[in-house]
Amino acid sequence: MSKSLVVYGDIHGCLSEFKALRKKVNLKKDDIEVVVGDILNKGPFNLEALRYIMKNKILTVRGNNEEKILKLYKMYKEDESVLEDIKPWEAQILKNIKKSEIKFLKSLPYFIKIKGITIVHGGIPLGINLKKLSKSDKKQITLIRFYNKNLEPIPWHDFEGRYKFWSEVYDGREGFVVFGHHPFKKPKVEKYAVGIDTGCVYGGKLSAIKFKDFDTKNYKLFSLKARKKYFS
Ligand SMILES: [Mn+2]
Repeated sequence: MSKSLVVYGDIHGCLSEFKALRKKVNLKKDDIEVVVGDILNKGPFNLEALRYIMKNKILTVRGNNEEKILKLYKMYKEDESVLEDIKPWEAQILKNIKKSEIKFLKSLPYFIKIKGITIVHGGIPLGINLKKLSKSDKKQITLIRFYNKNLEPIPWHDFEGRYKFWSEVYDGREGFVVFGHHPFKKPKVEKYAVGIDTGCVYGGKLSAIKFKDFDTKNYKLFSLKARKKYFS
């Protein structure tokens, strides 16, 4: 029996679209499903999306929004007045999230490697060894987007400094990478990587990639339109 690996892009609380996309990819019983992280925040059903993923035992890597919620939760537990200084939807998450859900978020890995396929939230910066990640490596993995001319990662808001997107210079040394984090109009397809965040929460699409028998040369892309623009 052949088995497929299905990887989904950034959900950001777009639970209806996620459920619809799961139907569209035509899952078989033994298929493995993974989400690239950023399952919650900014969207219409943040905690519901998290609960759905936990209930259905869908694998997830850690996104920068999971990191953010964990960081805010820690501050909130020390001083509840932090609720006044943060975004209302983040306050909503902090007030309603359960201990077991925080525990789940804390347990999320920075990457998942299955056969030759590596799933991360942001990407794999040059010089990083997944077997030996420092604290700053972990941060980079969830956040990387563009390099400057010296091939150093730059902050997302440094539009002037943008030279190349990380996946354009990635050589495949940590496997074929599926990543999210940076919303593209359509999936960004490279030789050794595919970016599948197509900005659902921003009114774009929710995308998935399905590998037959974990074969990196044999995959299919799926996209589904957002019902509306939830965030800008
Ligand atoms: Mn992200």
